Amino acid sequence: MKLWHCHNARSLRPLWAMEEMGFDYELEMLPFPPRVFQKGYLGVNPLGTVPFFQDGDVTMTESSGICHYLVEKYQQAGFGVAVDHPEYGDYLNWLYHSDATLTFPQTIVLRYTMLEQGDRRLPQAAEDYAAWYIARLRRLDAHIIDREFLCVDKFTIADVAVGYALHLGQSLGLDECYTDQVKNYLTRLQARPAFQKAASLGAEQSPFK
Ligand SMILES: N[C@@H](CCC(=O)N[C@@H](CS)C(=O)NCC(=O)O)C(=O)O
Repeated sequence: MKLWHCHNARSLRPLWAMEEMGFDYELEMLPFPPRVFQKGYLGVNPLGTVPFFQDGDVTMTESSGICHYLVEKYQQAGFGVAVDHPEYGDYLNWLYHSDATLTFPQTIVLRYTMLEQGDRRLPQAAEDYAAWYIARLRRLDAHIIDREFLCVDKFTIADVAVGYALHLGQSLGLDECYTDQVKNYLTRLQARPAFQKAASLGAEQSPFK
């Protein structure tokens, strides 16, 4: 299997998951954003986004979906939740929530504070979407207050998916507004050796600190 990755971008989700699961993989590091700095990448993934993932004839572009694929395809049940478990719906909800609800507003902040230059920066849009993101953490704030992990009292790819969103928020300086329980949850996840290895790869090419 092969993953195209930019440091600290959403491709960190499948990279972290592969490290947790102990897979062998090929990694192609790209500068960010690849559509600007490595135009040939559009020939690999016409969306120009990372992750791009290939496993034989299978190609995928969605970070949380790739983590889900790895659990199901390679029977990594220890990192997932079984369909007949009472928390299965909750598990899927966190997986989808991680990107559609928690990462999306942050991309507006990233774009209009860091990627655009000069007059194209939009402080008002960045401020509004930062507030939107923090408000969307309410469900997690309540859920994680008395739990170590999101589902079934164990580490799963739901933690990878949501943990990445929190990590991105930290790299944008939004963690000042995290509740204590969310800060502590993120610290626990970032202490995992698999996270530390995945997050260290390609740091020198990153616009994120
Ligand atoms: N929904 C996709 C989004 C992928 C995505 O937009 N990735 C961003 C990095 S976090 C990207 O590649 N942006 C570069 C660009 O838009 O040119 C996922 O969850 O993986």
